[in-house]
Amino acid sequence: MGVIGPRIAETELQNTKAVIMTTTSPSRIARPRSQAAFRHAQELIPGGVNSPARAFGAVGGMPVFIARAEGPYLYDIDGNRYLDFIGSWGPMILGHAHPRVVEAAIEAVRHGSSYGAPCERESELAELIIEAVPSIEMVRMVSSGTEAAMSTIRLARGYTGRNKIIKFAGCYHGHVDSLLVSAGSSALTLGVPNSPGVPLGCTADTIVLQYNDCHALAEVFAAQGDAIAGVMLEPVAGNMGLVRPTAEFLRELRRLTHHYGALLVYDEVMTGFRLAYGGAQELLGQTPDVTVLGKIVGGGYPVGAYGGRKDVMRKVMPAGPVFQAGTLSGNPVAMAAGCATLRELNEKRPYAYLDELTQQLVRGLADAATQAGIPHQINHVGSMWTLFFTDTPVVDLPTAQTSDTRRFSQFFWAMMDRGFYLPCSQFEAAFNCTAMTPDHIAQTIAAAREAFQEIARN
Ligand code: KE4
Repeated sequence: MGVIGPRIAETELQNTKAVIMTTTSPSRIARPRSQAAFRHAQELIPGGVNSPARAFGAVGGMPVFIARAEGPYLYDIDGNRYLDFIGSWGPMILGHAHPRVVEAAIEAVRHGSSYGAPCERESELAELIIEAVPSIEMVRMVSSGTEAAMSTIRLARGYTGRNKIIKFAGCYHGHVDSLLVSAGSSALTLGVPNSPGVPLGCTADTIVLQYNDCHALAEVFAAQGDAIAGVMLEPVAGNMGLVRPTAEFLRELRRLTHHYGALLVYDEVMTGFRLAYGGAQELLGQTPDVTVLGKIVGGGYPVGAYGGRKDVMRKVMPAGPVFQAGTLSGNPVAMAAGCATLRELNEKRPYAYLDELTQQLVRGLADAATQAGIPHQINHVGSMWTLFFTDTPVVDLPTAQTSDTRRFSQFFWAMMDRGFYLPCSQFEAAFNCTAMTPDHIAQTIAAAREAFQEIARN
């Protein structure tokens, strides 16, 4: 597989299964209050949502509007309860409204919400991150994963004096102009390869390869190694659905970036503090040069972060010349919630428990799908998993795209109507949380058994 330039990527992504936009709801349950709320929101907010992933564009029908969330549950404004396998797309590993996080945020907000001046809570969270992730010697807080990824691209270019960046098809790093090429997540689902508004100049220095393609990686470095500032990847990909890296891919990434003087950047916005307390890099035994964080690190509040080798991070202003700034960066309330979340995770180390829940779920789902004669692949790592509707092993974006997205949508709604909230796109990961019990998983499997039988008849 050769290098995919932006134009070829467009062709490839046009093959992405059509977005299923139905006017009649595929759900069997009327949710009048959510429907009214959605129609009202659509008059005020583009698409009625503040992030496209929430619009249910990939599964048809209308999104449900949430009234509140507690523990493993979401409650919609029509009075329905759902076991939540999205967890706000990853942050809510402790479940919703965890008492320790709630208390920390309330206590913090009583001391003011934002100072525009440094406070010790920022150093508190920085210290927790540095203690948790050995490759991070220094860290900068920002307000989103996108901001952290964008800043890291600039830092890699500023540190190396080079321009080229390698990313991988199906990996999503936020809506960074230069990385919105063959992006995963909602960009992929909505078939938006290079979003309108992103001039080719922004992506001209972006090289897109297939995930796990060691040959193409070596080819590109042999041809352009001294022009490559950095390689950014999800060390365990979640934004094309879950895809594991091969050991050879990880080895080659580290060897080639080291040999050619490019920075190896692990985007752990989704996997950080999720797959292990030290993130995917701890689980995989890897050491990147820079790590991008988000989601869990803010405990459900707006926090992103990027950190790594001191000699690299000292290039960031005002220590160094690479500019980056943010009004609400290091927000004291968000810092408090992040600290409470990380302390809870560090003290309880729930990772083996979360993995057991996933193993129980995967066994049950596989058995139920097989019983129903439904082709399926279930990729999982720790508390992240994805059910693909294909009999092709899913190892990269093209194989992920062999999944029958129509069947995925049918399964999504069959589970939704039984009270189980799955990712509203085939190309997302699902997340278990510590508030879930084996009983919750057994209930999920029982519902899936019915759902598989139901869709097998369609
Ligand atoms: P945010 O800017 O959304 O905080 O982070 C962007 C980002 C960066 N890197 C990775 C690996 C990510 O998964 C994300 C965001 N993930 C999506 C869902 N896959 C967030 C959901 C959404 O866009 O609403």
